[in-house]
Amino acid sequence: LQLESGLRRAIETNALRLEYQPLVELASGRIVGAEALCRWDHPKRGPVPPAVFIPVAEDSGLIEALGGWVLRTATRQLRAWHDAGHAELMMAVNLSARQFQRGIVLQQVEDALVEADIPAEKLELELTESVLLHDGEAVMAVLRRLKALGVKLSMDDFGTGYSSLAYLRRFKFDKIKIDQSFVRDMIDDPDNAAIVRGIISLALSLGLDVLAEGVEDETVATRLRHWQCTFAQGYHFARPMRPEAFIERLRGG
Ligand code: G
Ligand code: G
Ligand code: MN
Ligand code: NA
Repeated sequence: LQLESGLRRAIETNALRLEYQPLVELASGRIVGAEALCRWDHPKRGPVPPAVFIPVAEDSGLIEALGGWVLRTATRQLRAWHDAGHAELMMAVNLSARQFQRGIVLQQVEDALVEADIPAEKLELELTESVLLHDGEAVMAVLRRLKALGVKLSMDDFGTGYSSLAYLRRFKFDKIKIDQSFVRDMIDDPDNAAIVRGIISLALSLGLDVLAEGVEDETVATRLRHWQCTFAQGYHFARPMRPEAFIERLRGG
């Protein structure tokens, strides 16, 4: 409860911030965009991880305000990068299932795009499979309208949930993000290697982009390139960064 009132105050006083983790095209090594990751530096407790405060936000209803703030902040940041000469970059934002329940997310996405003057196809929404389990028709309607706006949809943490292949097609997802639990030790674990390779192959044959999360070394990156994986993300390339560090990195620093 204390955490909840602290979080409410943090949202109201603009005390949350975003970090940005580069998304890399494997073949070229180029940064193609960023995933926005929410951070909360609590005045007394220090940094509170999103794995702790996102569930608090979801259970308290604060996730709608938080989600709106994340969308506005991330699209504004993308506008700044575009203005700095990096107009090819895209931004990925995480959405949790709760944000779909009242459908407010649709208006929030539209407003953020208009305010920041960002082409819809440069915004990607990362959804987990859990989104698709919650009340069917309402969620589906919102997803269809988001697609109609032109934003991209990616399936986050793929392989850990119910992984409905039917949904991938029905909602015209654009990208699969392979969960880092499979990627991290795919060199030592043949089962994980087979899963990663299988998901890449599945994505490519469905005409979807595919990104491997949690790439921590060059051995893994090389293997993924060999398997024609399109994109990657992970500490091997870059950690989530503050905006100042991200723009340095874009400049080649
Ligand atoms: O950055 P980190 O690995 O600590 O993130 C942990 C989890 O928190 C990830 O699963 C990520 O999807 C989630 N998360 C981070 N930022 C946001 C956000 O802005 N909105 C939502 N819904 N989830 C987020
Ligand atoms: O659930 P989601 O995929 O949105 O969460 C992304 C999370 O993974 C972020 O919290 C980010 O900090 C973390 N992350 C990103 N790259 C790596 C990595 O290479 N290794 C590990 N262990 N975590 C990573
Ligand atoms: Mn994500
Ligand atoms: Na993930």
